[in-house]
Amino acid sequence: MEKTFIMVKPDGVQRNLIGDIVNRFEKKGFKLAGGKLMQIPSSLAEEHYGEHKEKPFFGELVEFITSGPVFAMVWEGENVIATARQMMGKTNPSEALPGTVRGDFGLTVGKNVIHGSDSPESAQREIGLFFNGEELLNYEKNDQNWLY
Ligand code: RTP
Ligand code: MG
Repeated sequence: MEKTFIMVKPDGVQRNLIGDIVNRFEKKGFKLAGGKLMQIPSSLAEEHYGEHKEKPFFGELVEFITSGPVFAMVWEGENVIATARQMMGKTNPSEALPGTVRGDFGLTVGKNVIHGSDSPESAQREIGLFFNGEELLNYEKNDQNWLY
């Protein structure tokens, strides 16, 4: 089954949004494969956001994402990568629709509450950066028969 990497950013943790965000993914029907509260070291932040290294906002982005604890997760399910991006809303919260995480909780592009992998390649790369094999659980869940 497809997996994606989702992270509540430091602003989301400080603003008590972990529970709401987890709730949305649970209710949608996705299955939690792993999760942890962690403080991202600069080296990991720079690698995670490596595609933006040349952008003018790279320094700020790394500073922000390492500024406090994040809640890192792996969610599993059919089309979870693309569906999670829909549930997050557009990068800039001013363009994100109501009903999305960023549309409901964000105001500015720099503090937009949540991260989610943008492709199967990113998902595989990011899951590998943040989690090791033993941290991801494979288990039976009863609701799955009613979802698929
Ligand atoms: P993310 O990687 O955090 O899930 O966000 P995303 O895919 O929607 O957006 P991306 O283009 O990958 O940008 C990564 C993060 O960089 C910050 N950003 N700032 N100041 C700016 O113009 C600007 N543009 C992007 C945002 O916090 C964005 O989430
Ligand atoms: Mg991105």
